Amino acid sequence: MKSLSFAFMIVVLFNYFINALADNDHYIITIKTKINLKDYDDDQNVKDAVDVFVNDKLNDIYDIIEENKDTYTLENGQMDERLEELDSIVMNKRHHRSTKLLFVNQVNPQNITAIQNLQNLQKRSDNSTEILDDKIEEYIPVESKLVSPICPLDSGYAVVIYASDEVIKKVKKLPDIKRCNKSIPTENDANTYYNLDFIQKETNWTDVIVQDRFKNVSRNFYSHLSLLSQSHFDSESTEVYDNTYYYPKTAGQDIDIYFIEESGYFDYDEFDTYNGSRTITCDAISDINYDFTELSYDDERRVKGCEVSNIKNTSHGTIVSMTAGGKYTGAAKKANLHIIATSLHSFSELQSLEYIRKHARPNKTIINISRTGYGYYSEIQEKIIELRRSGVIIFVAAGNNKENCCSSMHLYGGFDDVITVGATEDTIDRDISEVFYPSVGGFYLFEKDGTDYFRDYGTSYATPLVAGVAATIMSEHTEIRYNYNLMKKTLIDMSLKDILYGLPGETANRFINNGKRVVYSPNNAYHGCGENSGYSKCSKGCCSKDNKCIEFDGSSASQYCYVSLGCQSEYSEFCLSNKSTSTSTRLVNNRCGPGYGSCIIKKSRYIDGVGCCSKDGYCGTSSQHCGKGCQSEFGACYSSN
Ligand SMILES: *[C@@H]1O[C@H](CO)[C@@H](O)[C@H](O)[C@H]1NC(C)=O
Ligand SMILES: *[C@@H]1O[C@H](CO)[C@@H](O)[C@H](O)[C@H]1NC(C)=O
Ligand SMILES: *[C@@H]1O[C@H](CO)[C@@H](O)[C@H](O)[C@H]1NC(C)=O
Ligand SMILES: *[C@@H]1O[C@H](CO)[C@@H](O)[C@H](O)[C@H]1NC(C)=O
Ligand SMILES: *[C@@H]1O[C@H](CO)[C@@H](O)[C@H](O)[C@H]1NC(C)=O
Ligand SMILES: *[C@@H]1O[C@H](CO)[C@@H](O)[C@H](O)[C@H]1NC(C)=O
Ligand SMILES: *[C@@H]1O[C@H](CO)[C@@H](O)[C@H](O)[C@H]1NC(C)=O
Ligand SMILES: *[C@@H]1O[C@H](CO)[C@@H](O)[C@H](O)[C@H]1NC(C)=O
Ligand SMILES: *[C@@H]1O[C@H](CO)[C@@H](O)[C@H](O)[C@H]1NC(C)=O
Ligand SMILES: CC(=O)N[C@H]1CO[C@H](CO)[C@@H](O)[C@@H]1O
Repeated sequence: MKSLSFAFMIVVLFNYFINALADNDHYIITIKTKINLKDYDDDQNVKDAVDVFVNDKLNDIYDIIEENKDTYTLENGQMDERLEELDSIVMNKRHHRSTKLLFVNQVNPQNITAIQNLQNLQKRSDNSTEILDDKIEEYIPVESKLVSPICPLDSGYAVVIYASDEVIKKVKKLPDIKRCNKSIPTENDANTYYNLDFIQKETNWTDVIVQDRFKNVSRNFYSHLSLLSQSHFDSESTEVYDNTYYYPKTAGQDIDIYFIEESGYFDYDEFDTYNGSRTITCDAISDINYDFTELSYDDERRVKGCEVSNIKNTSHGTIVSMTAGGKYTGAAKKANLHIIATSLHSFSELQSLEYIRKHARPNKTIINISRTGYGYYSEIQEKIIELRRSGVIIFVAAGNNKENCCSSMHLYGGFDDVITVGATEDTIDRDISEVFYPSVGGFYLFEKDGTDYFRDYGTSYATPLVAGVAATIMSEHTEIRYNYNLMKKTLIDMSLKDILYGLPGETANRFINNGKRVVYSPNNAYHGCGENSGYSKCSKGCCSKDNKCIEFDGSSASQYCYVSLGCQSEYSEFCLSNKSTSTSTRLVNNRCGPGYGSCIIKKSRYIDGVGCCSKDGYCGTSSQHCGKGCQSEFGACYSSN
């Protein structure tokens, strides 16, 4: 009995595994034909013979597809639509025994009569005694979306098939399959300036998704998303801003984001549930007069949206939830979104937090409270601590008043156990290199009729963006149980440090980043090095801490080529390491060493350049000076790193 249930478990997991990984793709396959294909165009007999041979192979492949159609099941459990033709075509074939499918080639049409004759001829020669009984082999022409012949090549005949992982494995084992490649879509834009393999290595994401339909860089629409997935843009390094959002395929899947808002309306494309593979609901209403209503599953408002009475701002909750999880403008496009329509009274907020505490899944739940005000409520603070203890992560807005929100009198930025989010300048229609001022700006967009977008701004919208990034981190790492402390640490570790300017003294200078840091240039123009410049390497000289290439002149290099001052050796021709103890700055005939001094050149009060002291006592920056035998007491040397 025990071993039986164990076996059952394994089967379930195994099936789940296959289904979860089902990735159906187009493959280009070259079939070896044995017949010389040079005469394909000129010799009708050659063409007919090849067409018969290739078509037979495609029939074999089609049988494999039909036998393994279950392996095409999509992530959401549904059947891949491309397989719909199987029902009609295969049924038709079964009704007519002794028939074959003829996969029509629309570029090089087959001659049905000719190949039918040919096929029968082959049959007869195979078995001459049965000629009379044998029915004529019949062909049913089909235009299939699963297999199709393409064209002869020098090396064989190319066909395309639509295969699941399982099917392609089996097809590869068929005889006469010479090559098999996945057909990877190319870009409309002739140059694909980003490198998906590289991004995958940098981020460790299961799969990288690129949202590049808003590539029009003359208007920085949607730049709020692209800002999440790259390091600091610097026009001197990459010329043109990359207005593309790169995110992990899991995109917040199976993570719940709760919104404490006055309302939320889901009648927009943005709130696509992808055929029910995520939930977008209004769960409850905490109204004035202490009314608290959990919306039942048959309540229309649950799926269409809801609001409190005496609503003050009708669009706020919709934009906030869209910014976190909208299909187009959201950071976590697959997250579950839950609105708790909550009046602006603190008692309502307490009610809503309690409702979330009772319903939240630990370590899978994020709350965004985009509300600010003044005052302190121990009750709410205690409830927040309770939520934190149960593994719920709470994001709140810093507020739009340009003031320190860390005091406990600030709702809710000053509270303990919340992650507080500020905002930067407006980024739309602006040169992105200028937007890193801290301010309440930073426009977000709101879809109206699916065509136009409203603009709105403030820390209200920065907060759900960060909550969305947190959701993508959680969905990518289901093996990690994120709680408040771990998420805060993770976001801070991943953030871009010190790229904002104009911040008052104690304000933390950290900019949200989702793990993809490399900055790409849509123009393929790279002037700097490292992270801010497509991880380019300096062809000459060193890569400084701020990602600039610094060339050496013959005798000296910038101090920024020192490892200790941040020289990035992986992007440099070399970096220098200094152990020089000599303070002498006098250089006589470029000599250095005992009796002469060091190669550190002081042109003013500040160090202007450094050189290496060669084995035989000369200053310079060539490998003869800085490499083997270099005297580290009298200058810099190549870092061994
Ligand atoms: C197709 O093949 C038949 C038999 O070989 C031939 O009579 C006919 O002309 C061919 N048709 C075309 C369009 O080539
Ligand atoms: C030829 O016909 C015989 C008798 O019907 C049958 O047993 C045999 O399998 C056939 N051979 C081929 C190659 O079809
Ligand atoms: C196709 O497959 C061959 C090996 O079978 C490989 O060398 C080649 O790079 C592949 N082409 C593409 C575009 O992946
Ligand atoms: C990615 O995964 C590799 C191997 O597990 C690990 O060494 C590396 O540190 C990871 N990188 C990031 C950015 O998490
Ligand atoms: C980019 O947007 C501007 C302003 O809407 C428009 O005039 C321009 O044609 C667009 N460029 C491209 C390449 O789509
Ligand atoms: C949802 O189902 C419809 C109809 O079957 C289909 O057209 C659409 O592509 C599906 N969407 C997703 C995201 O699976
Ligand atoms: C709603 O709130 C947003 C952001 O706080 C504000 O810009 C907008 O004007 C408000 N709309 C109304 C109708 O009050
Ligand atoms: C998230 O919190 C911010 C700041 O408190 C607020 O402006 C925004 O509306 C909140 N969003 C949700 C979905 O609660
Ligand atoms: C290396 O030299 C730089 C520039 O003079 C100096 O700031 C730094 O402290 C030195 N580092 C070491 C380890 O001596
Ligand atoms: C249900 C669950 O997995 N809870 C975990 C949430 O995260 C905390 C801290 O990492 C764990 O202690 C809980 O067990």
